[in-house]
Amino acid sequence: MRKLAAGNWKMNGVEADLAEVDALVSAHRTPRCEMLLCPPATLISRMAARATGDLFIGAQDCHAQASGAHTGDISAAMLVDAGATHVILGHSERRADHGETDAEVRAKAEAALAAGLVAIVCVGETEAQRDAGQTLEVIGGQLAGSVPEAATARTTVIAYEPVWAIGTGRTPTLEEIAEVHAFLRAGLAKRFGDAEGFRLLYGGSVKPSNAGEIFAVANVDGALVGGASLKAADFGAIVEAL
Ligand code: G2H
Repeated sequence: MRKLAAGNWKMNGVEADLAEVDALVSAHRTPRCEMLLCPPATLISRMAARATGDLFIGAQDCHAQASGAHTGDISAAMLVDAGATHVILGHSERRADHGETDAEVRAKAEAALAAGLVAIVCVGETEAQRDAGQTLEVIGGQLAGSVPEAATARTTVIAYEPVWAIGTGRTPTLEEIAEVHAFLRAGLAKRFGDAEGFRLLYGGSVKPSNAGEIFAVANVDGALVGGASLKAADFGAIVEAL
């Protein structure tokens, strides 16, 4: 399976930052992986117009409904129309800021798959949950609740993002990442039969200096990168480490 280096720009990025896309496209290529950038919705179409080859453009959320009276929201079909091929769903920042539940994330993922998008479903424990020994229980619940029945290895990616590692510079030990990723693989196998083709991404303070060792962990098929995806040089260095 080819790995996936996915960048989550979160609420960052204006027209001037499109130069980073051009730099990434011109400087970084590897047959080992595909690249994905998920900018704010305002930049999707302009980024998609510049993305070539193995660089794909995605979104950070979508609505569960196809259309209608949902002020401020964007449907999966609209994202496709803008040029997106993927959508991040259930990121912990959306679960926290917007109170998104597993059921809502699952409904959004169903809408994404129906529109032809690849859904990147995020799971991850808080620090308190890890300290209480609840990590696998929490992640197992999120996996069962957030991933739709229609998910396939081709259409669905799982991202493990421990909440306490996001934007903090802290990362789990390689053993802790290995444990969760093995648990995710086993959980998908139990539910869907064959889970080998599902990409499992690690996310949370991935940077050029730690990417290589994280990517060497069993069952890590790529990364979901926040802060370090904003600059082509940093993201490119992570891509090269895959
Ligand atoms: C986790 C990650 C990207 P960062 O949210 O999804 O962000 O790499 O800044 O920790």
